[in-house]
Amino acid sequence: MTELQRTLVLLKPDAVRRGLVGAILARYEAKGLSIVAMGLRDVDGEMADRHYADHVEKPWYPPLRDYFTSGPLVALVLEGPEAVDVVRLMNGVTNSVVAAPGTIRGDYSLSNRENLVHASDSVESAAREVALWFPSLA
Ligand code: FUP
Repeated sequence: MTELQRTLVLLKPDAVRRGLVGAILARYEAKGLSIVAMGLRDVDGEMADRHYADHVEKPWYPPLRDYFTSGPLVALVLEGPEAVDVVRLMNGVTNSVVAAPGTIRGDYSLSNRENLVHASDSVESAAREVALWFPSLA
């Protein structure tokens, strides 16, 4: 049985700067996922810290925070069968250098930090992240 799920997706500032928003959204739509909510956001450091609460103590967090707040990003909620795993598979692994061809990171990025997209890593994370970015959906 597949479960209908929602997941929080971010098209991070490099995706907006590089003009890849349309290309990335087209992949999710072509797969059959539904856009439940979407908006262009300016993100400050406080929001970055809340989103990446599990990472704020990591040595690589300060440059990640600078990148995450370096320009507008597109936040959206996608819905579909097993949407959490489906979107993670479409995005590819964190380090774009080794992300599989055919994935978003594998096709469009060569960076371990500027890797274009974020997606919730579990149903529990999705609930927390959807509530953070789209409180009206919680
Ligand atoms: P992911 O779930 O694939 O987005 O990856 P993580 O939650 O592990 O990491 C969040 C973000 O931190 C990644 F998208 C990129 C960044 N990161 C680094 O900058 N350096 C690292 O060594 C690992 C992750």
